[in-house]
Amino acid sequence: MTFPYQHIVILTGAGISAESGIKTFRDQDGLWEEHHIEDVATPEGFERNPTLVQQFYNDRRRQLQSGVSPNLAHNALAYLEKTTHASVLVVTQNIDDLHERAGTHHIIHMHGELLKARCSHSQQTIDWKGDISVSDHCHCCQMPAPLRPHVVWFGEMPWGMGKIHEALNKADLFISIGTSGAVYPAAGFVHEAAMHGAHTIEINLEPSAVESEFDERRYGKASTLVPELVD
Ligand code: BJW
Repeated sequence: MTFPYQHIVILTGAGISAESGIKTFRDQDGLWEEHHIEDVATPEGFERNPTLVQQFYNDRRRQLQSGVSPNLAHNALAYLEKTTHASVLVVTQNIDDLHERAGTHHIIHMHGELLKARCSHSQQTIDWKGDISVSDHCHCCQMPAPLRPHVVWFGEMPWGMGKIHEALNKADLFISIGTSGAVYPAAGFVHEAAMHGAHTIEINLEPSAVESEFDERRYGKASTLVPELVD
């Protein structure tokens, strides 16, 4: 990339993993067409029916570990981090590990990680590649607290917000890829970066809910547009 930028922040959403075969949330045939958000993506839903919620994440955990791999967009971002002199931070809303598998090192999973579980009592996280059942207990404490998926549900605070705000305040380039702009605080990052002087670019299949906040907009598939931008 020949851009004269020093501090690049890249926000990614479900759209970047769509071409790897992972469903988005709000597109036609997306996850929210098959599941009620309040049942599977809220702390109250987990309290009401932990088995249903663990099942939802166990299914997605199994899918992630069976034949899904990074696509050209993930690869292009890893290549950018490796080859540019600028600092590059990927802030992903995705809970899959496709950025890491492509080779990205500087990453914040603001909505958590599918291949980790968390103790509801101590909040300690552990690597978890198999199914979680409601009877699984945490190894870290003696309390009868169920393990929960290490994800951020509605009403919960996303991870890494201090570091994200710091990076957005310093960024001279902000790129958003494959997100509908429907969920805050991520949807507000473009505004924050622009307020601090960053040039802002949206890459998505279609205009997002916050498209008017961006300086540049490029619409099409991430696997085509991201390598084009980075090369
Ligand atoms: C392609 C493509 C291709 C397809 N190439 N593109 C009222 C106003 C403002 C805010 C709020 C409000 N009421 C409540 C809130 C806050 C709330 C919120 O934002 N609600 C909205 C519904 C309004 N947010 C929260 O609660 C967050 N926490 C918070 O605010 O904490 C502060 C706080 C806490 C407590 C007290 C006080 C303050 C937490 C949000 C958690 C979101 N969790 C989920 C589930 C995570 C785990 C999991 O994966 O199951 O995160 S929901 C889901 O949405 C998931 C995603 O990360 C997130 C965003 O989705 P994303 O990635 O944008 O996917 P899609 O499907 O929406 O879009 C995909 C896009 O890709 C589409 O546009 C396609 O066109 C495109 N695409 N193929 C390029 N090939």
